[in-house]
Amino acid sequence: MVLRFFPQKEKYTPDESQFEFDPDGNLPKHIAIIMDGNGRWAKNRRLPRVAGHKEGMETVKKITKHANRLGVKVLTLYAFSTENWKRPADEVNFLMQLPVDFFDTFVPELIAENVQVKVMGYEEYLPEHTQKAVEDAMEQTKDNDGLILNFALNYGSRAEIVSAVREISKLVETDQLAADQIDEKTIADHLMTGFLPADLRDPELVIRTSGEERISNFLLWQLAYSELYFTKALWPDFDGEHLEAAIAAFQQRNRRFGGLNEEEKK
Ligand code: V07
Repeated sequence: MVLRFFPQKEKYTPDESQFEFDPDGNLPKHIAIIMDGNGRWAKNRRLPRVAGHKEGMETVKKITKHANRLGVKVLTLYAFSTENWKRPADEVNFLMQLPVDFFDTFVPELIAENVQVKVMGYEEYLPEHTQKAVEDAMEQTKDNDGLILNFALNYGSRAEIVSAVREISKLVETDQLAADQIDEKTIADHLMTGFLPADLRDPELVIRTSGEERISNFLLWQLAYSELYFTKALWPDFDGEHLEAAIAAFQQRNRRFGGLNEEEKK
């Protein structure tokens, strides 16, 4: 009889690997990822949840380098949602330490790789040491003009829309803007992705790991036309091959419109 105290759970290989990734093909300029499955990865190994978050941060480093090498312009990563405060205090504290660890272990490499770090979200609610790590990472990489590594941290899309509406309302209230002048660009300018150049604000490809097929309050306005790619792979298991499989699926779907977007064909 074989006793397996640590049963090996299946590790998912890319789901759509039947499509070949074309390095010279149409590359999504902006990729956004919901990094899910860190807790499950840890549980499968009888490890505490935080071990999964730590491993997830290693995946962030690998995927950042891979995306940069491919020539992706913006990589937006959902690191911490406004809902995540409901988790146990120990776990939240650990998560708030991750930007510090990330900064300590990875910023020199980001500089060497010409990556620019950005953070979008309600930063003012983060602990001081987290805010400082985030500010330092942004400051020390601000002159880089390679990949923009954009962390959504204490971010929620409905809250972002509320903030934008308030900002625009204040302009109307103070006669700096007429209500009739408000258009899609006005709104896009006031969302948290407003710091990005207009052609890079909306992700062309959104990836969610770990098998959940929901958007969970992430970039609601910005993903109006995005391709959505769901994979069962847990975030700590996600690697360059998975990323290329997701891009290959994007390239395959885009080819079906003969080089035109669905919208452009109408
Ligand atoms: C976090 C690791 C990735 C998996 C998902 C949750 C855990 C990197 C950062 C980070 C954020 C801002 C910054 C530098 C690094 C991070 C949190 C969680 C809260 F400027 N990974 N990571 N922040 N995880």
